[in-house]
Amino acid sequence: MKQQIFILNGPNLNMLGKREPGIYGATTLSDIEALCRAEGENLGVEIVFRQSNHEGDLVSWIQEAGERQALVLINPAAYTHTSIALHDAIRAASVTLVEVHLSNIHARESFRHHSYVSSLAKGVICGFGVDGYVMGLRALIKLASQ
Ligand code: CA2
Repeated sequence: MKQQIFILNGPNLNMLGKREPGIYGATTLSDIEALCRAEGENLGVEIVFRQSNHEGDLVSWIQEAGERQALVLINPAAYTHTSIALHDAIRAASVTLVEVHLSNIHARESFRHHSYVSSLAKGVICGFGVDGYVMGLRALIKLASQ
């Protein structure tokens, strides 16, 4: 059976490419999904790609990833900076997880500098736009093979 990788996306990321292109670029979430699926094919893994505007969905999907022993690439979006529920879910599921952000959160407003996810992540990628998703996928595969 192929290794599954859950790619989870938090609130408002469904708006990518439709609003604020100056910050987040012109690429849509569907474009990112296509890129990840192509990379997943190359790497021989199964991609489960999801987005939700609801914190509880992300919590449930982390639990599901844990049950399936899937690896997780997550852009928690604004929940990065607010969600103890997400932190607790990641810790309880003890999933291997990489955190990704399109923008460099450390070069933005101070409220974006803290992440409730980073301390539980194997690594954090931010500031490389859409390429960060591909970097994160490759990093997860490498971690899984070690
Ligand atoms: O840089 C990232 O990937 C973020 O996770 C994006 C979040 C932000 O809250 C984080 O601090 C950093 C925001 C995602 C919202 O995306 C939008 C896209 C287009 C229009 C409006 C919002």
